[in-house]
Amino acid sequence: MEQFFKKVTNKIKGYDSIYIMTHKNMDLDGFGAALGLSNIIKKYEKKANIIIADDIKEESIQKAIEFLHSKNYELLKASEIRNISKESLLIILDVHKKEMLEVPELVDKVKEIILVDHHIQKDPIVSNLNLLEPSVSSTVEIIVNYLLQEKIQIDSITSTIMLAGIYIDTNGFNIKTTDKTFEAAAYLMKNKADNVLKQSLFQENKNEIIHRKELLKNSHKINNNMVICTLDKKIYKTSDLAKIAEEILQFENIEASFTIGYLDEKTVGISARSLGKINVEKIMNSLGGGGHKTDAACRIENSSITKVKDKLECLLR
Ligand SMILES: [Mn+2]
Repeated sequence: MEQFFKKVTNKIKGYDSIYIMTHKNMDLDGFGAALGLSNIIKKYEKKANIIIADDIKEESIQKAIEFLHSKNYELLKASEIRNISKESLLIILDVHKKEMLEVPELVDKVKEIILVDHHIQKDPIVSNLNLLEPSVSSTVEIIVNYLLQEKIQIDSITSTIMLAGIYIDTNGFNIKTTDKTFEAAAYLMKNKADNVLKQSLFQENKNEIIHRKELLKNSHKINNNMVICTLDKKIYKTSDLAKIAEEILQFENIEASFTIGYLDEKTVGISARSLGKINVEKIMNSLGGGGHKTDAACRIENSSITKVKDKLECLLR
């Protein structure tokens, strides 16, 4: 990583116009990594524009932005991007596929692209420099290593959001977590990450939590160590499916979980989670999706929950 970071620093030094972008439905890992990277870019007296969605739906991100109100970050709404100089550098974090980006067309408007991601590689965007490291827990963990190499201290709120990013990507320091992950967390704690504030980022509306618990009832065991949960016919966010799949992993003797629900009228999504023995990425791959060994997903157009459930059961048996 050391050599890679040196090369990134050289690129940063060569540009006055720098953009940071992550995936659609930005999460705390993508946002935390973007904030950390901004601090490095600022060290070289450059402005770092972090691209955010026009309307952010994810509550934890809304709260994080609120907490940051007095901090000097350049958050740029997607619709406010105008007149991109051809002499721009785009750094893409926590994603490597064009169609998953917040503003995919930006890829064609900049001079150079750097990719930093921890997802298993599949058709990455053509870039000038990349670090695609699926063995690392989170993009934040990578950026913490960069901050350490650059000997930069960050503020307490930024540390908190970055810690929350690792927390969410490791399902609470349980999955994909190594000694290096804890070392990254230690750096963030030394920089005064606040665990109480971190937990408040995850607080949710009471009714939503109760509703999710209700949905859990409609789950059944398969192969003795897996659970499939099918939702009702309402439309859910991918993050709802993911949260339910994560909760199922707390059932005793369960190795993997799958939540199936409608993402829109015609699209059915599956969110899959595993404790590590079962490779859910492979399973989601065969349905056209992807992700990690322990956390993967897919979306199937023009189908129904029942059809998708039957197909998945066929695959698992
Ligand atoms: Mn991530």
